Amino acid sequence: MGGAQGIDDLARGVRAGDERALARAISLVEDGHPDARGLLAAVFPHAGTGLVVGVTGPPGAGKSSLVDRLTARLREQGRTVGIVAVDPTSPFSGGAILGDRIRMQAHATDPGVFIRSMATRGHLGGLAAATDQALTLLQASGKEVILVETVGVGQDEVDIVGSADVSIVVLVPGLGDEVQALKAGIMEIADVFVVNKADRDGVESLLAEIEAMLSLSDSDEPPPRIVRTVAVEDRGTTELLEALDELHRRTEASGALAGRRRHRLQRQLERAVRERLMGHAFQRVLAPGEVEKTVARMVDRVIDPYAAADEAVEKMGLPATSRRIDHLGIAVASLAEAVKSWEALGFPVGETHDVPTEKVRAAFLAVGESRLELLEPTAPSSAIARFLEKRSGLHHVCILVDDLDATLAEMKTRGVELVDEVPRPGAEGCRVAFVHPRAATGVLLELKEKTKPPEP
Ligand SMILES: Nc1nc2c(ncn2[C@@H]2O[C@H](COP(=O)(O)OP(=O)(O)O)[C@@H](O)[C@H]2O)c(=O)[nH]1
Ligand SMILES: [Mg+2]
Repeated sequence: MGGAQGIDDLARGVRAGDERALARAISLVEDGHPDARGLLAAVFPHAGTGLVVGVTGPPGAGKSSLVDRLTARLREQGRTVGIVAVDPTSPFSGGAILGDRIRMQAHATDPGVFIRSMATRGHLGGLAAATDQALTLLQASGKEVILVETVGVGQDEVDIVGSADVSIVVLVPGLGDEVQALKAGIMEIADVFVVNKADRDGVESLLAEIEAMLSLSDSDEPPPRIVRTVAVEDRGTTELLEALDELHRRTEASGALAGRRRHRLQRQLERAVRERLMGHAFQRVLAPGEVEKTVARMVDRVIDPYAAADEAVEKMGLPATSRRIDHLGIAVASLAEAVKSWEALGFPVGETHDVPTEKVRAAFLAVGESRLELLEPTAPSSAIARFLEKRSGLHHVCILVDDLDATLAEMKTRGVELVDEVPRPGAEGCRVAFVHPRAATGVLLELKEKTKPPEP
C-alpha cells in the first residue's frame, strides 16, 4: 500500500466496518508494517468502546464452541461481534484454527461478525502488542462485543486475558488437577468460570474444586460467577451471556471497568516505550558485532551483565543510573558559627533540624545541584562528637542511589565492608546506609535512597 492517501482510505474502511479493510489493517499491524503506525493513529480516537471479553482455558475445553454460541446469541440481539483467536502454537494452516473456521462458517457470511486468528510474528512487541492493536482496530470498526480466545499458556496470553474487560476461564470435568495446573496467573484474573461439557461426569467435583480455590481468596471483590454449559447443545449459554452483561453493568457503574481500561492503556504505553528503546538499542549499541564482543567479555568474566547493560545504556546517551552526589557532610563544633561562616562566603543556609537517632543537629546549603550538610553533635556519644575529638572538616560523602537494598546486596557480594548491612532511617525521611571508610579510601560513604523527590 502506499502513502497517506492509502492509509486514510484504509482507516475509513476500518471505521465503516468494511471486512476487507479490517483484514488488511490487522495484517499490517501483525507484520509490523511501517504504515501500521499511521493507521493506528488514525483510528485510535474512535476506539475505546466495545466490550473485550477474554475466553481462556485448556485446549479442547470448548472455548471455540462457546464463542460460536455466544456469537449466535449476540447476533440474535442485533449486536455486532469481533472474534480474535490467539494461538501462537498453531499457524494459519494448523488443525485447531482450521476446525474453528469450519465451525464458524455459519458466521463467516454475516457482515455483523468479523473473525480473525493471530499467531506470533517476529517483530518487536510480540503477540500481546499485535493483539492489542487488532482490538483497537475492531473497536474502531464499531464491533460491540469482541471475543478473544486464547489457550492461556505463556506470559503473552496471560497478558492478553488480563487486559480484557471481562475474563472467562473455561474448564471441563474429568481433566484431573486442572484447577491446580491453571492456578498460576490465570485463576486470579477470572471474572466468570465456565464449567463446560456439563453433560459429562465429574461436574460436581470440579465445582467443588473451584469453590475451594475461591474460598482461599482474600479479595474484597464479589467472587467470580460460576456458570455450567454444554456448548454443543447450546445449554447454559444464555445464562453465560447474562452473567457477562451483568458484570459489564456492575463494573461500569463501579468504575472498575474504566480502571481496567486505563490499566490496559498504561501497559500499551510501557510496551511501546520498551519497543522503541529496544529498537534503538539494537540499532545503535547492540548491533550483531557489538553484541558478540560484549558477550565474549562476559564469557571471559571480564564484565557482568549489569555492567554490560550500563555500558550499552551509556552509549545510547542515557544516564546508566541516577547515581550522583547528594551532599558532602561537614562536622562542626558549633552550627551557629558554621552557618555564619558559610553565609559570609555567600551561601544561604537552610533551616536547622534535629536528627535524634544520630544525635546531631544539621542544616543544608545548596551548591548548584548538590549540597553541603553541616553537622553539630548534640551528645558526647554521637559519632560526630567522636569524629571531632580527632579532626574536623569533611565527615562523609553522601551518594544517591536508585535501590538501596540492591546496592547493599551487590556490595556485600563484592566483600565491601559495610557499617550498615540493613538500611536505617536518615535525614529528610530517606533510608540510608553507611560504608566503612576502610572500604572507601578513608572517606565515610553514606548511601541514600531516592524515596522522595529531590528538593528544588
Ligand atoms: N460433550 C461435549 N463436547 C463438547 C462440548 N463443548 C465442546 N465440545 C467438543 O469438544 C471439542 C473441542 O471443542 P473446541 O470448542 O474446539 O475447544 P477449544 O479447543 O477450547 O476451542 C469439540 O469436538 C467439541 O465439539 C460440550 O459441552 N459437551
Ligand atoms: Mg479453539
